[in-house]
Amino acid sequence: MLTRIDHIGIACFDLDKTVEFYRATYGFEVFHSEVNEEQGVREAMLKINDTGDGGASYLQLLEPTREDSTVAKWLAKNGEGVHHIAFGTADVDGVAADVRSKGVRVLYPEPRVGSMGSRITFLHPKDCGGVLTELVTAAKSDEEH
Ligand code: MC0
Repeated sequence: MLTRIDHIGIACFDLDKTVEFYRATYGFEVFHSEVNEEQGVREAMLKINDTGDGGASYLQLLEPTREDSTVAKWLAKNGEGVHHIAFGTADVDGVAADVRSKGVRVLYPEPRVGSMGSRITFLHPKDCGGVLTELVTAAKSDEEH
């Protein structure tokens, strides 16, 4: 079961500048930041609110760390903007299997490591009306519920 918008991923060329825009314009502070080498991104998570399932909703600001990363490729083609949406679930494996059985391409055979130790997978945007869609099980909070 999907229980929340876990995050909206926003691709940018300059992470520090984009973080400052969200701070100065809306007052959002960085909750967590990290580099995910496998995904080729440097990211900042801005927490918007806690959610009823024990998780939370974030904006995820993404800057590519290498030219061959998916986000660098996307930025070169589209410029800055919303890159993907992510739904939260306590059971990323189960939801991925269910979605796959409905004919949607799940991009990873097994979930990989995402922000803050989460387990993530992606659904192909061409099977989701042009929206790159991510499924996330948070490291701790979801599993407690
Ligand atoms: C590509 N396409 C997209 C898209 N990226 N459409 C909507 N939103 C996106 N973000 C479209 C292209 O425009 C193209 O359509 C078609 O998909 C094929 O794209 P491509 O540029 O030729 O690239 P591919 O096929 O090599 O790769 C696309 C694919 C890839 C979605 C498979 O980007 C991927 O594996 N993404 C999942 C991983 C990811 O994005 N990681 C970064 C965030 P046309 O019509 O032109 O053919 S990491 C993250 O978010 C982690 C850290 C976390 O949340 O914890």
